[in-house]
Amino acid sequence: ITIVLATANRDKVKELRPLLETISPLFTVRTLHELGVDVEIEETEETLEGNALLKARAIFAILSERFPFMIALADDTGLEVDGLDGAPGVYSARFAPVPDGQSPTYKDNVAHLLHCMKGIANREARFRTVIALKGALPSAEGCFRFEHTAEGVVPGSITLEEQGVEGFGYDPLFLVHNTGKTYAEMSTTEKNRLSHRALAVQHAVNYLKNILQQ
Ligand code: ITT
Repeated sequence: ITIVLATANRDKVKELRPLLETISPLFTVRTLHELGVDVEIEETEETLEGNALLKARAIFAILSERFPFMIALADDTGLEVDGLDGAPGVYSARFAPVPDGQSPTYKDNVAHLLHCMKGIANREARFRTVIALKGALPSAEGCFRFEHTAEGVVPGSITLEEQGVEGFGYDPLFLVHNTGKTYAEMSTTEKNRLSHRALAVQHAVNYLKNILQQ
């Protein structure tokens, strides 16, 4: 049974693949790139859950003929900063202002966040990931179809400057509570032990294990 990672973001794939590969020998993890699928899915929803479901459904629709039994897994992630009333949140990928038709780079977004935080005392923040699953699995009746979402949240704070070079996105600015480190000061293995994405995947995997037992 194929689990397709419904993301165009290679940095997410780098974390998701090892998190998922341990679930069960029944599953094979595939990326859109490996399957030759090149689609741009516009994130039109106003919540992480809405956008995660939108991505999982779109990829499931494209691939379900090719793979009668498969699971599309999408990840929508946001950084919520209390001093910015929860921004950038669902708009984390599109935070820094750039000319029409362009997308900001990680560097643009990091610089913009530091700029917005100038003079703000409350630097508390959290990373939130919603994983959406849409799948079809073999069952006694022939086919069991399902949709499910799972969430992972990690509290932290926004540093005064970039710290560390690992990871991606806002990692150099996110100091994880009780670790004394930003995500960018952790290896992928270390980040995968405690991250927002790892927690969400853990919940999603528990759901899959449960339905596999039925
Ligand atoms: P897909 O929609 O194709 O999965 P994306 O990059 O557009 O890729 P999101 O809409 O979830 O994904 O955008 C979230 C943004 O938040 C992402 O572009 C990064 O800048 C940032 N981000 C996501 N996960 C992160 C993490 O673990 N650490 C740091 N920044 C992260």
